[in-house]
Amino acid sequence: MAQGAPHDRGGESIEPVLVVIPTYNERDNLPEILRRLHEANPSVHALVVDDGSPDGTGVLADDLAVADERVHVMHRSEKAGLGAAYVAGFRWGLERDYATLVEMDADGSHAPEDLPRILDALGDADLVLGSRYVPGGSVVNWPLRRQLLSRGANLYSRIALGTHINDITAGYRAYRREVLEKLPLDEIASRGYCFQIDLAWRTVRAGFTVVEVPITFTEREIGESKMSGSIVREAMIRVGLWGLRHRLDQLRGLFSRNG
Ligand SMILES: Nc1nc2c(ncn2[C@@H]2O[C@H](COP(=O)(O)OP(=O)(O)OP(=O)(O)O)[C@@H](O)[C@H]2O)c(=O)[nH]1
Ligand SMILES: [Mg+2]
Repeated sequence: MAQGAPHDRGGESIEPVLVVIPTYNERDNLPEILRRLHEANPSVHALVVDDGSPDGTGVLADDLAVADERVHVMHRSEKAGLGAAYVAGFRWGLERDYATLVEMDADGSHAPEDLPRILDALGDADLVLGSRYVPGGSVVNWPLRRQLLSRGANLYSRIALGTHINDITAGYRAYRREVLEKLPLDEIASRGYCFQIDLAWRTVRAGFTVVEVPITFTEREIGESKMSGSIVREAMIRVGLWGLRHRLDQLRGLFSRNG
């Protein structure tokens, strides 16, 4: 862990912090997650990115923003996937002076009480992943099917891409703004949880430091999962292609060195 003041890297502050929270039909979860976020992290700002939730999450978010100046809301017209919502939220944050951009689900799976530890680790890293699959990390209340899916996706990514990241699909994470300024956000087409693999992979390849911090991930209690077969297929195909391209690049490098 970094020496000196928490949330500090060699005097370089990681504050102000923006927590981007994408929402689609999270009306029953949003007030509680924002309350817990600010109780545990009073100085952070939150940006709710709502894709026109039919259940009125966006309207509720507006009410919450009126009551608390740390809460901001972005309305998008239609459900365009988690990846697109995050990219829009990151852009909003980068246009302002936020030094750190955090990803957090609205459904309570990502405990806001874990955020101080994630931010502390950013003292020594450019991207911190809240990891379920490092010692001390865990998953609570996931059926075997979901556990196998998540473990399988991570194993597949590790083999395809050759990375050592244990939880590359982790959706609870903190980026230094420099990382997101450098990545070509325009090019990111991944929509589902593949977006998380995509960004972590690009971050590693750009030479940034990635650190994993153990978290306890708790399955949502209220509302519906947006996980689907098409999200899984997207990840399998894209990750396979990235891995293939990476190996070809490595081979090409080998030949050009030897030839
Ligand atoms: N803005 C926006 N938010 C989304 C979209 N899809 C999912 N979300 C939000 O992204 C977060 C994660 O989605 P979840 O449905 O919890 O997906 P998951 O975590 O993979 O699956 P479960 O935890 O099993 O429900 C939640 O806050 C969702 O409301 C989308 O298309 N647009
Ligand atoms: Mg969830």
